[in-house]
Amino acid sequence: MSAGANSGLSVQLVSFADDGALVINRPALNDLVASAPLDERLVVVGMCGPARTGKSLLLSFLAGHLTGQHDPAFMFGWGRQAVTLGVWGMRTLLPVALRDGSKARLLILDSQGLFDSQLSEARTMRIFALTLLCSTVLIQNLSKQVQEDNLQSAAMYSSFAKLVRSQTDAPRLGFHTLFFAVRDWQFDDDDDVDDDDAYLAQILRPKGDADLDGTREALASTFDHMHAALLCHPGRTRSRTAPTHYRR
Ligand SMILES: Nc1nc2c(ncn2[C@@H]2O[C@H](COP(=O)(O)OP(=O)(O)O)[C@@H](O)[C@H]2O)c(=O)[nH]1
Ligand SMILES: [Mg+2]
Repeated sequence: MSAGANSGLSVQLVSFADDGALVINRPALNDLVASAPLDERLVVVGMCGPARTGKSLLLSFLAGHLTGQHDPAFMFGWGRQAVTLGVWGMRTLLPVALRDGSKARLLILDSQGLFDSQLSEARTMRIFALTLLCSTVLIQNLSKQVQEDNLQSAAMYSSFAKLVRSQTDAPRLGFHTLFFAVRDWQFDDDDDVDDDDAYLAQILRPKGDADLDGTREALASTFDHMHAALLCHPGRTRSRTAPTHYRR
């Protein structure tokens, strides 16, 4: 299957109306909800981050790993144009086992790139807040290293999501785990970085500066857990073919 083609394994759950309002695909969402066993937990993994940074490819890899399917679950492309619009979800909930051995169902959500040239600041905030509030684990995709602006934007959008949540009757929605997926990781001269979470802990350590520490405190008080995964570039050939070849 070529990049940009829809394999049918995922469905658009949220789109934008012309006036910028979010339009929810209720029939598809109802089908997903109806298929969730009542005695199993539902885990939602959502993805967000800048446009054209391999979000859909990574999620397709994750879905392929869990289902054994070779067709990419989420449309991805190698041109400049964004391929993912709004929010897409897998058509089916995937059976998974949690660390404590209990059975759960996994929903994977892919979202349009933040700051892509088609999304205004207001639309970017809405996509981020919606994905965050729906996710048990929100993956923040970024390139090369976690930088201050990545932390600042995560903190800023999260505070908007908190405001949205305060207007719902679901006070426990979202903010469980923020997971930084660092793509094209290329530093191998730092012994502390053997453990990906140790790398993140270094970044999140207080710096003795009110601004920098304010951002860190905002994130720490917002999310129950924060983790990181440092991922190598998949290789030019590999990123142009079926997403089954990540090294880490
Ligand atoms: N640099 C880099 N590019 C990647 C990676 N994974 C995928 N790509 C490329 O990034 C481009 C956009 O992929 P896509 O998954 O559609 O990105 P999205 O817009 O963030 O969903 C394609 O050219 C991919 O081959 C990666 O880990 N690093
Ligand atoms: Mg995409």
